[in-house]
Amino acid sequence: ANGIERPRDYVVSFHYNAKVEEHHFGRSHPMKPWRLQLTKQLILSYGLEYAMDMYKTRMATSDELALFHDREYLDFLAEVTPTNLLEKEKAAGKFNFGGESNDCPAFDGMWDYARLYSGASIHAAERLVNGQSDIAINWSGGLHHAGKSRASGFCYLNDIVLAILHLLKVHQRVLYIDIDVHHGDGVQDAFHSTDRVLTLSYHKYAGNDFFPGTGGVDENGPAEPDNPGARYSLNVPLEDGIDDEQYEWLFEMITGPVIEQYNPGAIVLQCGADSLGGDRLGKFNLNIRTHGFCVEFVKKTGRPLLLVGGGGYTPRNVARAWCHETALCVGADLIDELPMHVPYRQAFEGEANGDGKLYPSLHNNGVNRHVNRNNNAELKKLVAKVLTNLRYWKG
Ligand code: VJV
Ligand code: CA
Ligand code: ZN
Repeated sequence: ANGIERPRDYVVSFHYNAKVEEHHFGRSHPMKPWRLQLTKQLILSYGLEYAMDMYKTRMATSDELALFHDREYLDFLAEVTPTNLLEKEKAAGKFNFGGESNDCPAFDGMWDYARLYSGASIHAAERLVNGQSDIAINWSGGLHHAGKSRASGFCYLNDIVLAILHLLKVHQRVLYIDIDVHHGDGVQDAFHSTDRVLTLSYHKYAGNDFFPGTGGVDENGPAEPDNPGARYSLNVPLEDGIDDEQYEWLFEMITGPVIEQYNPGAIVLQCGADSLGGDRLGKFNLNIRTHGFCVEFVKKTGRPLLLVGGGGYTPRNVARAWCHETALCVGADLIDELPMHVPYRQAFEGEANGDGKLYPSLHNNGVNRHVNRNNNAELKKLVAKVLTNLRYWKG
């Protein structure tokens, strides 16, 4: 040893194709793929690429996508353009495109964009399956709303479902955890009739007043007789304004027993950053270290781990959170002052943008703080309700 190298505790791999950054959902659409460029620049500025295996990933092929998605839907995605969308009115309606909601626009390059983020998740899962990585990261993935033949909530292809299908080739049980502020409905639905995938989503829940409207605490998988998947969907519905202390407590109280009792062979963690304070769509009050606490907690269980991104609509904070979480994976402590040479450093400077720090308070002295509508007594009851399901598990 030359005295500089040190043994790394986990083999971490990073799966990415920078072409995803170039895509645009359209003017003022909240989903901004260039947040991934900001994320990667922070990661490179801190030198984290030297502590990971860096892979440039390829697009997923139609055959790979057809493991979950309908061929007819895939053909539609491949053909639809901003100009021919109107002619395809019938198919568009069927596949939840266009309409008055502009959540899933048919933008130029959409098919490439969706195949790129899916290819990265599939490749990341393959690395875990082969035992080449302990932790595999794809910040461009995590598009948890897409269905078998349906686009939804900024998601066209469900890279998470595709990755889990690969993990199931070698693992009897896969645990899916979702800390995006939205309910992970697409993943939950895909596996609602199997006990080999347990889905656990933490999210804001307000019925029809918050997208996608599902994810109540009693939604635990179809209770039809003989459905092996019943009780294997867990939901933790939350109110606006949840704070760091409450979230960490909840996450530990629920995720801890779930991992212990379910004993998964691999874990997929969707790290949607719209659960941070100051997000454009989410209304939680979480700071970056609390978001990262979830990653650290799951990492410490020592199981093969796939980390994917997801939502996150205040790009500078998305980049901060995912950079911090990349560092947690490789076991690095990062200094709070952002490196001087980070490109677009202005995006992180000034009082409103976090003063050039990696870990600014996302509460901004109360300016961005949302009223906390969660009370501890209710949260206690919620934990008890969620954990009731575990008593019905066999084995
Ligand atoms: O709430 C909805 C659906 C509507 C119809 C569409 N209008 C614009 C908003 C209300 C009922 N959709 C949500 C979808 C959230 C998806 C979250 C995805 C993830 O984070 O979980 C994973 C990546 C929603 N909230 C906000 C918007 N849509 C929104 C969409 C826009 C927009 C502003 C807000 C689309 C285009 C433009 N502005 C220009
Ligand atoms: Ca969630
Ligand atoms: Zn979200």
